[in-house]
Amino acid sequence: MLMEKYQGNPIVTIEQVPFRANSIFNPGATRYGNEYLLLCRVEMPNGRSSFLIERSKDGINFVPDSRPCLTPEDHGEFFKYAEWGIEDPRIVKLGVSYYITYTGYSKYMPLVMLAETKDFIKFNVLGPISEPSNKDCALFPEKINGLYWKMDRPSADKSHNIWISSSPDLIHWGQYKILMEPTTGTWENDKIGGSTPPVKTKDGWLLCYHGVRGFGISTLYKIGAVLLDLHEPWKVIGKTAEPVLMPEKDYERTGDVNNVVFANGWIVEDDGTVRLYYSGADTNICLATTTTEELIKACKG
Ligand code: BMA
Repeated sequence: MLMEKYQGNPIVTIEQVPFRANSIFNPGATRYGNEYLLLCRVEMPNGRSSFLIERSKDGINFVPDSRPCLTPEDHGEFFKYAEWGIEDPRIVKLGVSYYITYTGYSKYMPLVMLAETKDFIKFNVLGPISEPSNKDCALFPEKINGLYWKMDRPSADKSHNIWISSSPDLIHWGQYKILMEPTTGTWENDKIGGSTPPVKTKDGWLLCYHGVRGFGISTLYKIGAVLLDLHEPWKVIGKTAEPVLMPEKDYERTGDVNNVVFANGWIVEDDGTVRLYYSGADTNICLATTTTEELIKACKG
């Protein structure tokens, strides 16, 4: 496997959450000041998720805040689109603000929500930036050709592909283009979705994505990587033929949803070290490491 799993995994479990909750998983990740910050999905006893921050000085030992920082009830006029919970945040810094794209879940089914924060204390919920059914949205961390860009994963009938679109203001989106489709008959046969937000490298925009394949009544979630053109980000330069991370360990095989590795946050250090914060079996938070160089080489095949 191209990614090395940390020996002490999982690094965060439900036992350390200081209030009643079912599970903690699928964190967005960023550097904030001199800290590593994880914005985690925490499923509350009623089965609806909120976000909880975990902080760390070394990227391995995390300490949770005492209470959730964003809940469905904090969504004001947008509550009806998040009533069943908020899930899978992806964090991108643009200028002085951190923008968070995440799933709002309700009777209308999943859609993409956008929020902004400068301090991870006060969150401005900007509302839906897609219709249902759509999830796995990440913004690009800078403007390209004078516009903001996002990728997301609308679901249409049996089709689960990644699309890319652009916007002048992060709110109004258009110029939709298909970005990636599953390669049939492989580990990503049934559906794919973006995992981590794209990171700029000299070779192109680098990101992880997940691929899903059904086996009988069960599914298997694995993670791959893809490289996009720097100036024309709707063009795929290459993607890994094999997964870079897959469920192997007990903590990835057994949990609320078996046989899942899922990621929506990573931190790429200036020296190219990649820290992927992922979850095993929708039940914990784990760490895997590699380098941008290794991932790029694998994408170029
Ligand atoms: C996806 C999302 C993720 C979850 C994954 C595996 O559709 O709901 O939150 O981790 O399925 O169950």
